Amino acid sequence: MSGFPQDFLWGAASAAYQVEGGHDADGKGPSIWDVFSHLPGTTWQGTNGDIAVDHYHRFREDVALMAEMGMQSYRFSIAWPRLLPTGRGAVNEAGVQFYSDLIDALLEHNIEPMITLYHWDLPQALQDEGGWEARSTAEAFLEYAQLCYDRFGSRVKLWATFNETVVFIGHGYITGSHPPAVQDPARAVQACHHVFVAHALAVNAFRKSGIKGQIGFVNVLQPHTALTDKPEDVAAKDLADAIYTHWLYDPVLKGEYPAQLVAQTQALWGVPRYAPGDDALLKENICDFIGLNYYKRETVAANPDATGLKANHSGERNSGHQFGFKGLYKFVRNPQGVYTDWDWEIWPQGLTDGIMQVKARYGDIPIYITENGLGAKDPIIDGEVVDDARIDYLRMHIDAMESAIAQGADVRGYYPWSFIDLLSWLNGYQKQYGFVYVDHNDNLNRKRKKSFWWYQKVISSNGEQR
Ligand code: BGP
Repeated sequence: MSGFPQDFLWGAASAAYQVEGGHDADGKGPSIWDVFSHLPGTTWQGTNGDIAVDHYHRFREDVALMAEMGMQSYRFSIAWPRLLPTGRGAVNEAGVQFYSDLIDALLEHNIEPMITLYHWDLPQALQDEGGWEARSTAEAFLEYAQLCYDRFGSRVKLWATFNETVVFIGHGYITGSHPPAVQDPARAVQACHHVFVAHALAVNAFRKSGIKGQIGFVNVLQPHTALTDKPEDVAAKDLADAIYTHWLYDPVLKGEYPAQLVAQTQALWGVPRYAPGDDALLKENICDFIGLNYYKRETVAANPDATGLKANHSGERNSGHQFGFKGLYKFVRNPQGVYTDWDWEIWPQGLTDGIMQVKARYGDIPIYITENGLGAKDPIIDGEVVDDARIDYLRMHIDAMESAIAQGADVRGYYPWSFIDLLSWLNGYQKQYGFVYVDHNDNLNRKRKKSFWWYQKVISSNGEQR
């Protein structure tokens, strides 16, 4: 017997911009990623999601592959501008139809849909009005969420409002490597506040909608380790915990900000600015579950030197992955660490530790592992994609998840990233994550990888055969 409950959901995940393509098909409006990825120098070799892997036109074939692999749940996101081309107002019925058909196809194969409402592709029209820095975007999000509940709520039980605030706010407003490419921490804090407001408004509407399901939030799970036990490195690590975990989890799981951190940002920059009623709004609308996306831990050190980001988007080992705020902390390479070609540390124990840290701080909250996976350039041997490294990675992380369950964590499902090879935002199509390979030289043909057959066995044995 494996340590997974009988009703555990074995799934896989994706996101609209990374798989769909059809960027202007059938009335879809432009998103900030459609615009940003076309600006020179923003993405790896100018790659974009205009066509992606054409899931928009091939979803039936893709769902058939999911069913063949035995997937019990599929986490995907809805492209807001496909439903509401300018973010609010007139509905694009062709866009609604696409997701409606996708959901029906999944249900026909007994695959439970899990919808992410926001996986970063904000309608450009809303960005033009201020994006997440404008409170009106939170109100538009409520309208969009309500539309999704109305059209899909009778068929979909699992909902998440946002994916990874730390990434779209952190990169969007601090490092500037995602749209809207701002570099200003004070603006980041305020934009982030509006995301929490949008989340709370959408949770409130969900509860009133009568949908028989659950709504949650998806965060990066990023455990930190101090580089040394010197007090300055330990203090840097504690600060990283406060920013990357408490700041982003407390408002959706406790309904309040961590008091000390908020006092600091308010003293420094006067943010976040609250509107009357925000406190109660957050407090009354905490999540039913938390989704955790786990890839790596970060090793943290004191940073007297410089603010800056060094990023590896090429897949050339040792070419990057450092980030730091002068005077606060920096992420550094762990001397003992095992790293991927993109310089992400492989540290399965971090999944157990991170889950247990979430449980310790937030109690018995239901947990879904909503992403976990290995980005790699997969070897092709005699025409077969032999992705043994991915199998090893996933196996070690399933072990780690099982160990957290054995220690009492309420983990209900596992969604490797990703079902299919797809666009990596800043790293193009060369950073592969899928169980299914896509041949970009041959009509985007799909091909099952070695990991496809492996995961099929994992699922059919409820995790026992791995
Ligand atoms: C997460 C995102 C995903 C996905 C994944 C892998 O942060 O939610 O959309 O892209 O990371 O990241 P990358 O594509 O940068 O390797």
